[in-house]
Amino acid sequence: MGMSAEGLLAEARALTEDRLARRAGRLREVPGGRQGEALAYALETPGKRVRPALVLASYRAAGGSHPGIAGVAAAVEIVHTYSLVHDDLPCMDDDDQRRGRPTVHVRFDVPTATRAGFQLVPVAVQELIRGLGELSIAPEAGRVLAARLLEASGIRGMVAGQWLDLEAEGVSLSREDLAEVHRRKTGVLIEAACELGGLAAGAGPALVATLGRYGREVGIAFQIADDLLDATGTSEELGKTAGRDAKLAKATYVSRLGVEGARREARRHGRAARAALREGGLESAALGALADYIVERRS
Ligand code: GRG
Repeated sequence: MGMSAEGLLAEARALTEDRLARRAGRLREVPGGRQGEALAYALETPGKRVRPALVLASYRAAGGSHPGIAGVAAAVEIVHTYSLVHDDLPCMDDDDQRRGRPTVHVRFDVPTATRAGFQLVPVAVQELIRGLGELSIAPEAGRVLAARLLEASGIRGMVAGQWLDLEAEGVSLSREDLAEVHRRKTGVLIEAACELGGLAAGAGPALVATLGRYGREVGIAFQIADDLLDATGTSEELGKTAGRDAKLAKATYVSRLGVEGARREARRHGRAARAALREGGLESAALGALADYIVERRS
């Protein structure tokens, strides 16, 4: 039997934060100074660590059991962390609170935060390489993992999603376009997290595809839940400024379908995620529990 989503998140937090703290320690030495402090601040600010939990649960669902998977999980989390640092900049969503703390550019300054965001990308790749080494993954398989992570982070994934999202401010999107923005901005990295867990365990194409289908559904559900929380949660609960989407006139599931419609849609994707596991013959109580958590979460 699997564990609860909370148990898995706590485990993923412990495993990943150990790696993040080690990276932070090194960055305090090189580059050191204010820039090193900003990098360490970004890495050490507490997050839910949902993506590491998905890497871990997918890895285990595919039969993996080596602790080196934490390196892969941390790599995904570091890419996510960079995206938050840049997303909060004045030229993007311009926010001053994140994870219950001042954003990096508020705590330091805009140039320092901009540089820190960029510097986190190679740090993520270094963490991935380290994890692949610990897992004794063959170079060819490692190349596939690295390609997947970078593809998800780039112009086919997160960068494209953010770009579309910024362009869509004040614009009314069709339902298909809205789903595409959500999928790329948030979903693709989550989908990749699930696939990376499978690939790291040596899963074949069918199993990786099942994990990808599951990830695609929970990825969209995650962003719809984020929209819902932005509209219905408080800044205190969220650790970031609530009500930002309305203020920036963002196209979201809530602006399109209303709170109840968006909630129904998130739940529908949660059920589709469980169905993907079932149809792929993959039994994982942990992935099932994470899907439920992602839909119903309160922060
Ligand atoms: C160059 C156009 C361009 C973009 C750069 C900044 C960027 C890439 C992408 C932004 C992607 C982004 C911030 C998407 C939102 C994802 C999201 C729902 C974040 C919240 O994630 P949680 O709830 O946060 O997991 P914690 O704090 O728990 O980790």
